[in-house]
Amino acid sequence: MNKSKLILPLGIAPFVGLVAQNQDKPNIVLIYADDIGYGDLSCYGATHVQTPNTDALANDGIRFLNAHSAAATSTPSRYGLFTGEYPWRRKGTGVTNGDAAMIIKPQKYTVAKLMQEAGYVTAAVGKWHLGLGDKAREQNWNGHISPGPKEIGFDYSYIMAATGDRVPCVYIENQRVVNLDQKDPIQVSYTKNFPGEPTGKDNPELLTKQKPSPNHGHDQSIVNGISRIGYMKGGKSALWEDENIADSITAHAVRFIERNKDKPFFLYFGTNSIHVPRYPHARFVGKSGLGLRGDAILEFDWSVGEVVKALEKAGIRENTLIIISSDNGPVVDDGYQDQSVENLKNHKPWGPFRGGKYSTFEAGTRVPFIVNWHGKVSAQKSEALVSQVDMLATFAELFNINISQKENIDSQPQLKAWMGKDQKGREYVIGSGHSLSVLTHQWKYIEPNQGRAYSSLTNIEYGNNPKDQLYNMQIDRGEYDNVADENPAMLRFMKSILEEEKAKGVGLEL
Ligand code: NG6
Ligand code: CA
Repeated sequence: MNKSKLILPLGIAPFVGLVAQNQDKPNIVLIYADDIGYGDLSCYGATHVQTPNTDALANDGIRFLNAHSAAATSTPSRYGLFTGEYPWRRKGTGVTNGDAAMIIKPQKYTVAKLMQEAGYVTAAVGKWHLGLGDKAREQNWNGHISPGPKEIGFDYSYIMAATGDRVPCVYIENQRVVNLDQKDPIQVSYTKNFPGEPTGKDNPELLTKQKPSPNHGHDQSIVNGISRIGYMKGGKSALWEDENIADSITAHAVRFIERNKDKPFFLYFGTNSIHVPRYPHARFVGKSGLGLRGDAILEFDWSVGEVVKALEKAGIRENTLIIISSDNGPVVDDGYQDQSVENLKNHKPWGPFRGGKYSTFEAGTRVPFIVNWHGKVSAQKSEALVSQVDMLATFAELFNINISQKENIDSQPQLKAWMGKDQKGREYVIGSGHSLSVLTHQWKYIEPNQGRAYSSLTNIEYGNNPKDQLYNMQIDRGEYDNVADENPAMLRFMKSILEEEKAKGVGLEL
């Protein structure tokens, strides 16, 4: 390890002073929503649903208008968030099942390890979705599951292995399934059912809480009246109840804050709201007027409020840097008949952008990104181009830790932008939905792709086109007018950026 070798690049000198004044290092809380789109929060223009707790942080912090997740789905975005490396450089970083091996290998440097190096206590609470164990399908669900969060820098963990719609439907605390009765061991498979176990496909009469949408899958094991992706057996006493997931993970996030209020901590809090199956707690149901998807947004905002309250109660609100973002853009029907399409009204989860989750168009990866450091950053909207892969280098900059020897080639120090002192941020960011894209402040280029242009299941345009696509984002942020033919020089330039990036590595082994 390169132990805190002090570097003082000229550009950050004022912030070094700022940090030094602040004797105690700020606590860092990263609230990472699941599938919340650019237009889903009232501080980003939503009018049909109100998110007062999130808005309060936005109104007292920096609201980024051009911030990007590393990919348009969860696993690769989380990979990029924690490692500082674009996920498309590595094979096997696509959406993982609940029995996948851990995709961030223990030898990889991560944001959590950086925090530990800076003297922080670290925790991962909530959605994980990065695989567990060193071999797929061979995790010891009934014992200690390793490697896991600990091996990549989290001192404490209370996680869901994959997604709300994937087995195993249990909480895992410090790499052991919570409340497991050893006489009722858990078995997991993504290939075949366990004899005698009901499935959504064969036993629709048991689907008391939510039914899958036609042709979306999600019709395998039934847990709590909801069928899932994958099969599981056993572990009855450990199964989660969907309506309590937000309560459970929020309570564990709060408890971590309470227990560690006297030392600097880093809390990664990955919410399950608003991913499918959307089954928010009864106290939110019917409250948004937008159906279960909107109600889940209220549930997310409630979790944000509880975290802030816990910080206030512990007397550390002032000295805590809070970041709120999302792993990918929005989807309305993602596999369950939760009536979200019927209840959408005029709400636009994607904001002014085209596409959604899974898409190479902007709505796939342009997500809310709020940085709040009360008293340290002044409230503003920022046009700076920033990416979640910048987390690693930006915290390294904040702590003066030299990470130049680490494999973080994509992470860029953006402390100035995060502090509201720079409205430019990156020169460009590479996006990955179905294809790779390059976004600069003015232009967006999308590589040719032979895949389907549109998914009728999710009603999302993927951004696939067999031809080069070039959009002038200054006048066409909705990406409707492909001007590649009219701008050959710009097209060549944008393609050359992508070629240069690919030359640094693509499709490498994990
Ligand atoms: C898709 C699932 C979707 C969701 C997604 C992962 C189907 C048809 N759809 O494959 O429901 O689980 O994976 O979402 O299986 S994410 O936000 O965790 O990336
Ligand atoms: Ca997601």
